[in-house]
Amino acid sequence: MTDPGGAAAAGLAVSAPASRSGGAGRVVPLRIGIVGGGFMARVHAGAARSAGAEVVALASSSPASAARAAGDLGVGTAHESVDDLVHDPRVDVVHVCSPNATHAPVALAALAAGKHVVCEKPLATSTGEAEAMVEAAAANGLVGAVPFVYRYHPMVREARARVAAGEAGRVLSIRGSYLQDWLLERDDVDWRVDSAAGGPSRAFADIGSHLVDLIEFVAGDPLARLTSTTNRVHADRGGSRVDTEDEAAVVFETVGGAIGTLFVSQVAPGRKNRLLLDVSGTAESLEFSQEEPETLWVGRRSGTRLVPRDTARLSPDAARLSTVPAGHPMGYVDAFAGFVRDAHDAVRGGAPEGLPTFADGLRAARVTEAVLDSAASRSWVDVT
Ligand code: SOE
Repeated sequence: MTDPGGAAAAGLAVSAPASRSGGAGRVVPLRIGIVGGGFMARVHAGAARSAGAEVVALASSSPASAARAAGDLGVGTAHESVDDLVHDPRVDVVHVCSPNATHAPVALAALAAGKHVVCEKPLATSTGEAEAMVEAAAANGLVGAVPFVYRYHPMVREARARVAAGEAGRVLSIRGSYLQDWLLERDDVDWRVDSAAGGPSRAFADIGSHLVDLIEFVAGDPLARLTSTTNRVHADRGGSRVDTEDEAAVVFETVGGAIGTLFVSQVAPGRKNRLLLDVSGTAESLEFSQEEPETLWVGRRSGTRLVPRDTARLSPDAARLSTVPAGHPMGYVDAFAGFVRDAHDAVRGGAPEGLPTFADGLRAARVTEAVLDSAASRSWVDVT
């Protein structure tokens, strides 16, 4: 196995790619390894390549699965095990795209091996695991990033910039919903449904984590306390008992005194990936719909308008992510590419604005835990 950068041979930590250059200022591409062989592995591979990285290795639940996924994704090395991948001296960054219950053990092993980590959300299946991951990344001086990818739609950054600049006024109320229908039927089965693989929360941990992250990111005002109820439509799926929620409804108060509601469902017919965020301040309301990411609705007492993604008219951070001219629609894949570009920039020592890190993954784990605790106790719960 060669090491073109020569870093390992020189005894340098391969995980310090910022020190690796190709001479004459040419930056040697980061090399990533992917753990997992499903839909998200494909998304990560494409985003990493668009960010200029090389996908050099893949590992999955079995050697055969790894070989199949590596072949499908054009990855040169299919490792026999995850352990072989995290110790592959060529790998600078491990992208964890395997089921939720594997996130902590895989990420902790990668961090211990000196690798930076991009780990799919939910970061972990408990706050304890998430805390250990945050601590391990910090202790090793490594990047730990989580793809709360909807932060990377330019018009989300535009909404965030308007709130931060005071254009919306003081935030009074927030309404969020995230609706899907891919688990509507009783015979719709996925590893996420089984708490052993997905964790004690499914719908909220899986997509409510995105919604809460986006609310706190745009509003700049964290949830302080909440009360929730959850719903399980099918008591069994595919012949197995189900112990995770299909839906969650949440009422919350923020640290800044705003109030709000969240609704998360994976059994809403006709809703494919409909994340909707609606923030009302004392001066204006802002609404963003993930399925129509090219515009931001801005409402004032004096009138409303749809603000189109037009780089020349966006705030600096939104313009930074607006990589093609107006009229050339950007979407989910572009947002993911923007996230990976920023994560890899951080690996090289940069400090990109709004990069979701393991600390944000821990935050989402804490809110998820509060949602489950409140639903179980049928009472208001503080969010640590
Ligand atoms: C399934 O609910 C899923 O793929 C989530 O796991 C992703 O995080 C979300 O972006 C799309 O839907």
